[in-house]
Amino acid sequence: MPKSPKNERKPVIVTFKRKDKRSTKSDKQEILQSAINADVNFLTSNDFSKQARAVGSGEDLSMIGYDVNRYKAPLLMANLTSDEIDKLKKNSDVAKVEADGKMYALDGPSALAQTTPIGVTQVKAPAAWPSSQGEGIKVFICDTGIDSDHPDLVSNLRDGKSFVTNESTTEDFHGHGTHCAGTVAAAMNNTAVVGVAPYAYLYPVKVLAANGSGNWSWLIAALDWIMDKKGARVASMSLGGGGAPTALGDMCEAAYDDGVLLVAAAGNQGPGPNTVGFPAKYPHVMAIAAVDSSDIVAGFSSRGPEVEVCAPGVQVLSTTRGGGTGTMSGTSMACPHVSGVAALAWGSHRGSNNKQVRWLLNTFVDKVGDQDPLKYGKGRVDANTAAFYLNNPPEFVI
Ligand SMILES: [Ca+2]
Repeated sequence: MPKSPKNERKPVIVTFKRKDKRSTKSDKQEILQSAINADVNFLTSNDFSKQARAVGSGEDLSMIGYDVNRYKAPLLMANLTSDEIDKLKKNSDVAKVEADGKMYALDGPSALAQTTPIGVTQVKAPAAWPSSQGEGIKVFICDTGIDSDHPDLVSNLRDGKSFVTNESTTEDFHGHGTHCAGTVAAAMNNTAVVGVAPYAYLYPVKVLAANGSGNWSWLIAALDWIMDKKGARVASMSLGGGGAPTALGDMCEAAYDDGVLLVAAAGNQGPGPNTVGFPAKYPHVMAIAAVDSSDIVAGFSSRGPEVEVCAPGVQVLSTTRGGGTGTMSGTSMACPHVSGVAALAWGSHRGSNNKQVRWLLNTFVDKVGDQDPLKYGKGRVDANTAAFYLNNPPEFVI
């Protein structure tokens, strides 16, 4: 491996100390400017996919980073040289500087009029529909985008955002995101399939590129953007990886405290023990395991104490890129079932917060398989009881 030149810029995630804990009371821009000895300007989420991570495409310092600290997590992403990184690390107002890294879509692909997919029935969504169909609940599909022309998705689709470099649209060039979106909210329209919450709103949040991978920093920026959207919000994250930056954990905590329900695929690293990946592993994120149509845990489903609940993730029928339907397997497919059930539960408990909805999802489950919590968590989600209007929720305590 050739040694990388000293002035080569690398993507990093900088976490600052809280402003009230800083020795100088400087703001992030001032701290960064002092470390790199140049003027910097932070980009907004509108510019993010076009410019912010343009590593090697010019040295314009005005494009150096994206400030995600409009809320509680004091961090930002930037492209910096090793000298600049060293200076920042020595700054007493900086908590840490971490390398940005990769996360992946968690699927394993495998094709089939309106059919109710087995998994939708399995989580008892049709039984819950008389009380709630998730009307207008905002579900953010953090994934490869969503096919905006799909006849079964178009009615529920709302404007999203891309955080992927050089993919400025939220169109799905991979297929994974379109499949996950259909499981949450394919329309009740006598064509194709129907999702768990057929009147929930779907927001494509592109954090995975056409090849199915993405940078952690893209997800951090996406969560920050989601926090701007008011009203009941579910972030459905059918993605993951190992060794996530702690900055992602900080942002998940901030989003959760802001009222976003965070749902993530546990991972496809099973059946070995302690194989739950990030972001599912964080306490503020629901880690979702996958079961088959007989409610038996899938061999690939990651195991560990972080597993919270399970849902169908084997041979799941949903919408595919290009307008059709087809099956896919993975904890990626289990995750949107839970996001859909969350939308149903929220739809019938509209005054509830994310912690109350999480309590509903954890409490109203069906015990399945051998009930081993490391494989199944509390059990397989049950939309019918979770969305029952008399089942008033207290808050979920971590
Ligand atoms: Ca349909």
